[in-house]
Amino acid sequence: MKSVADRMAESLAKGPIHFTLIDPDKTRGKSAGELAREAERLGSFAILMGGSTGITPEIMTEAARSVHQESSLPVIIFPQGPESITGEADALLFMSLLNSRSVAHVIRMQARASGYIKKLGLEPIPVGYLIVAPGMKVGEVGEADCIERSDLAGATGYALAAQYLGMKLLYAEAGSGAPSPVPPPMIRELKSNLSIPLLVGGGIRTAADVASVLDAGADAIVTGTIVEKDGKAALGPIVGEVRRRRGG
Ligand code: 1GP
Repeated sequence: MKSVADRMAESLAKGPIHFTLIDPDKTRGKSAGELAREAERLGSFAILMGGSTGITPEIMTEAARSVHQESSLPVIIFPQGPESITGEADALLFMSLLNSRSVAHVIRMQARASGYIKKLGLEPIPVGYLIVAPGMKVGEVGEADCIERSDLAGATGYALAAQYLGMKLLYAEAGSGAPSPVPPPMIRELKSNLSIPLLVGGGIRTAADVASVLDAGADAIVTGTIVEKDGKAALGPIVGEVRRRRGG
């Protein structure tokens, strides 16, 4: 069985990809599976699973199991702490929150969890995680010094540092539910400097948002809130815009 990272690289070689974020505290058990089935039908690449509050290993396990029962999409943990970790997932974004004030989010929590991740046999995908203003809940919880939306050089500095440290992906995040996505000029600047894939999330709600983020150079996008708010049907135009750029 190919690693999730290899499958992702193969898919990225054909065009941009979409991740469906499921917060299993809000979309529990069976509903998570139903959403994954629809995400797969539409052409989403994988399920990212995580949330900022109310997460327990039991809730994660139940939702991941349901996704596996209903779809063949990989489940990738998007961790907020050790309570997000379940052996039912296929992989985990092994992230350092680059612009956190707290060393716990930069490396200490990761150090505490790494032995357990190894024991479970979860595939770690090394990710530099950068929080751009407004940052929303994750900016608060992660004690981030959010990158100002006009600070292109600041964002690029962190992103290149992540690449030079060997991280395989840069995730630029405006925060779940952000009023608007990471600004296109910042995405353009990041993309022109990086040779690792650029994942963009937070505040992407419409096909027009997807178009502007992808036109600016994002390789992958994440959406979460839109489905919680408007239901599964909202996923169609979003994933459709990504697929259009993959040639259908
Ligand atoms: C959260 O960026 C993701 O980490 C998704 O954001 O919920 O705004 O789609 P939304």
